[in-house]
Amino acid sequence: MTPFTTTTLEQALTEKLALNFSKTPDEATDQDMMRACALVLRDVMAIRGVETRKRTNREQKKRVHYLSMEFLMGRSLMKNAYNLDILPQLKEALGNLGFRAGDIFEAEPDAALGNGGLGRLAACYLDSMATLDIPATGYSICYELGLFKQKIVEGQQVELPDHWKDLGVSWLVPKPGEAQEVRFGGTLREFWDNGHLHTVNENATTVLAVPCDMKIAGYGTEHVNTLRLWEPRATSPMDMSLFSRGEYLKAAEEEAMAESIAKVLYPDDSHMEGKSLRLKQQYFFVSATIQSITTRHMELYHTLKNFHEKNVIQINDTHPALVIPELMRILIDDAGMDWDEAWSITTQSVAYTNHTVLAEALERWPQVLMEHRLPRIWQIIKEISCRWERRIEEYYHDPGKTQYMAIVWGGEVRMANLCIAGSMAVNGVSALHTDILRNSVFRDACQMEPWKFKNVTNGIDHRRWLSEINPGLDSLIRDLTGGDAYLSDAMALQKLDSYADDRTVLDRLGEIKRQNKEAFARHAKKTRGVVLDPNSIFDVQVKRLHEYKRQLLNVLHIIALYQRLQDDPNAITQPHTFLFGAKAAPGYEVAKRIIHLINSLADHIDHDPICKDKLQVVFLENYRVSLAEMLMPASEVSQQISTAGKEASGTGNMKFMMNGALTIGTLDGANVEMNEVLGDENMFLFGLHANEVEELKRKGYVPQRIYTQDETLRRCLDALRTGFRDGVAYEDLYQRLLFGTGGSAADEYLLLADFASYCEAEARVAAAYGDVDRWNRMSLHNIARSGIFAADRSVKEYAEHIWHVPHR
Ligand code: 26V
Repeated sequence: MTPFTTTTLEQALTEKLALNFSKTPDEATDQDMMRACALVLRDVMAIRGVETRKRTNREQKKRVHYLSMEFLMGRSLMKNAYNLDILPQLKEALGNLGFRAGDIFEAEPDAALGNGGLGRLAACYLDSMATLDIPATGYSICYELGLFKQKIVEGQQVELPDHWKDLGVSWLVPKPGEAQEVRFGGTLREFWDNGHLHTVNENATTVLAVPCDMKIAGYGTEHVNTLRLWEPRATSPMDMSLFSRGEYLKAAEEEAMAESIAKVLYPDDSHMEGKSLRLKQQYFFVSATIQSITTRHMELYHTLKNFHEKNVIQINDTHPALVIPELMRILIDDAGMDWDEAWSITTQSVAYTNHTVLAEALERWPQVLMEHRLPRIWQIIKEISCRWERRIEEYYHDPGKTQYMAIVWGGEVRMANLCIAGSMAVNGVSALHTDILRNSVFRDACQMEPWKFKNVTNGIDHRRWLSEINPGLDSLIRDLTGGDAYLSDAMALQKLDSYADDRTVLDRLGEIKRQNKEAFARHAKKTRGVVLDPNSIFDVQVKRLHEYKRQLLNVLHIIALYQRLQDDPNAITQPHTFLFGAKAAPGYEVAKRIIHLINSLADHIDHDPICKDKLQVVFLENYRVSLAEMLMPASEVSQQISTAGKEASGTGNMKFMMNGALTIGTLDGANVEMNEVLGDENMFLFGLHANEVEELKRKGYVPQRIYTQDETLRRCLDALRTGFRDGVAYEDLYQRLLFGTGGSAADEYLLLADFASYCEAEARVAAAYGDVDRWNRMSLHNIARSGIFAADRSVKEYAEHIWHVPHR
C-alpha cells in the first residue's frame, strides 16, 4: 500500500521542517529539506519494521545475521523513496514546495562505510534480503569518519576526512536500551563449582556498544529489515567516586578506548596489517552483535540449544571471524554448555564468504595481541586449534598438511583457517574464484570436507544500478518487456534479445546512451570544470587502485596510442576519452604513484594540440558510489583487465554490463560467467587465462625479454621512465615492471605478458565502435543477458543452499 499521496507527503514534510528545524519550506535549505525527507521516510519504515519483527517472532522464523566490517551504502533517499514506491510523489511534492528534487538528492552525503566491492556487495544484499522477505539484519560499526575523501593536488592524491554523520545521521535511530557491554584485556580466574569449571574475566576494560539502527525497505513488499551499526560509549562518565576508589586510570582508559574504537574505517583493502585498533574494532562489533542475537533468542525461546535452527550468521570475509570463539564463549561460559554441544551449535550457525586469494590480504593476527587483548577468546581459539589439528592429523597423517591448515601457527592466528574449521559453509564469489579456492588455496580442507565448499556468484542491486540511475534505459526496458516485471525478476531482461535486429530499438538505445553521456559531461563541467566530448568513446576504468587490477596496463596502452598519434596525426579516426577513478590506500606508495602518473599523462595529452578532438585522459576525483551512479549510464567501454586468477569476482563489471557498456577484459572473476552468457562476440577478451598465468610463473617469467622483443612496448616504457610535460619521471614504475622493487618480483602482475594482446583487443573495440548498429546490438545483448548478475539471484542462492530460509 502506498504510504503517501503527493499532498499528504507535502504535509508531512512541512510538519517535519517545523518540528525539527522551526522552519517553513520557504526558509528551509536543501539540506534541511533532505533531512526532513529522511525523517518522514524513516517513520514509515519504522512502523513497517515493527510489523516485520512481530511477524518474524510470531511465526518463529529463522533469522539471517549478516556481519560485515563494511557497508558501502551510498545515498539512501532516492533508494528508500523508490522501494516505498513513492518516488514520483516525492519529486512532485518537493517541486510543489519550491525545491528541485535533484538538488535534494544531491544534498545527501554518501555513507561511505566501506572501501570497495566487499562493502558495496553487503549493501546490495541488504536490499535483496528485504525485497525477498528474508528476516535479516546487517551488523557493522558506526564509524565516525567514512572512507577518506580524495582530492587531487598537483596530480597527487590527498586524503581528507569524511564527516558523513553531520548530515547522514538522519537515517539512524539510536537504541540505548539495547546496548551491550564489550570486555577487553583483564585477567582470567578459573574456579570449580558443582563439578563445572568456570572462567571469569576480571579487571577488564569495558566499552558500551549502543546500536544505531538504519531501516532497510524492500521493493514491492512491506518487509523492512535493519542495518545495526554499533557505536562505542564509555560505560560511565569519569566520576569522582571511581577516583576515590583508585580506579581513575581504568575509567580514563575506558573513555579513551570508547573514543578511538570507531573513529575511522581502515582505508586499506589490500594489505593485512596487525594493527591492535583494528582487532579491537573487530571484537567490539562481533561481541556486541553476538550478545544482541543471543539475548533476543533467549527472550523468544528461553534456551540456546536451538540457536542454530533459528539463526544463521553469515560473515563477510574473515573480518568478523571472532564470532566463532565469541559464540563458543557465550554458549560455554554463560549458557553452561559443554564444549561438544557448543561446537556443534556454532558450526551449524556460521557461514563464511571468502573475497580474495591475495596472500597479503588474508588476515593473520599476532598471537600476543590476542593473548593480551582477548584472553578468554584466545583460550578458546587455542582449544579450537588443537582439536582441528588433531582432526587433520587423523585424516592426512601428513605434518606438512597439518602445518598448512593449522589455525595457530608460528606465533600467528590464521583467520581463514579458523573460519573453515568453524563454519558450515565456505563460499567463493564467482565460479572461477570458487574453483581456485577448491583446487588451490583451500585444497586440503576441501578434500577433507568437500560438502562445505560452495559457489555463490556475486550480484548487484539492479533496481539501484539500472532502474534508479538510468531512467532512459528503464523506460525503454519497460516498453519492450511489458512493464516493470523486470524489477522483481531481472531475468525478464532477456526479452530484449529479440529486438537485436530492430533498427528503431537500436537507435533508441544509442540515443539513450548519448543523452547519458551529455548529462555526465554537463556534470563534469559543473563540478570539476572538465570538458568532455560526447562524440568520443567513453572508456572507463573505475575501481580501487591496486596493481593486480592493472590500471597501469591501461595507461601503457594510452601511451602507445599517443605515440602512434605522434608518428601519424591521422592514426586515430575515432575520438577516445579514457576515464579513470580510483582511490589508493594511503600507505600504498606504488598505487599513489600510478594515480600521479595518470594525472601527468592526462595533463600532457591535454596540452598537445595533436590530441585535440582525438584523445583525452581524465582522472575523476573522489570516486564513490554517487559518482558511479552518474558514470555507469554514460559508459561505453568497461575496463576489467585484472591478471587472471586475482579478481575474486568484480561487481563493477556487472554494473557496466547492465547499463549497456561493452567489456574489454581478461577471463577473470565473474567476467568468465559474463563470457558464458555473451559469447566471445559480445565482449572483447584478451590475455592469459588463470592456468596460463600459473604456468608462466612456474616456468619463470622474464619481462625483460618482452621488453627487448616488442618495440611498441619498449617505447612506452621508455617514455614512462623519462616522464611527461610536468617533469615528473616514473623511473620507479619502470624499474618495478622490468626488475622488481621492494622485494616484489619483476612485473608481478604480468602487464608485459598481456600488453600485445590488450592492444589488439583495444583495436577491436575501436573498430566495433565505428559500426554503430553492431555496437548498439552488442550493447543490447549485454543488457538483455545481465539478469543473472542481479543480487536477488545471489541472495536466493544463499537462502536455498546455505541459510536454508524461505524467500519470496
Ligand atoms: C581486505 C582487508 C585486508 C585486511 C585489512 C583490511 C581489509 C579490508 C578489506 C578487505 C577486503 C578485500 C577483499 C575484497 O574487497 N574483495 C573484493 O570483494 C568483491 C565482492 O566479493 C569482489 O567482487 C572483488 O573481486 C574482490 O576483490
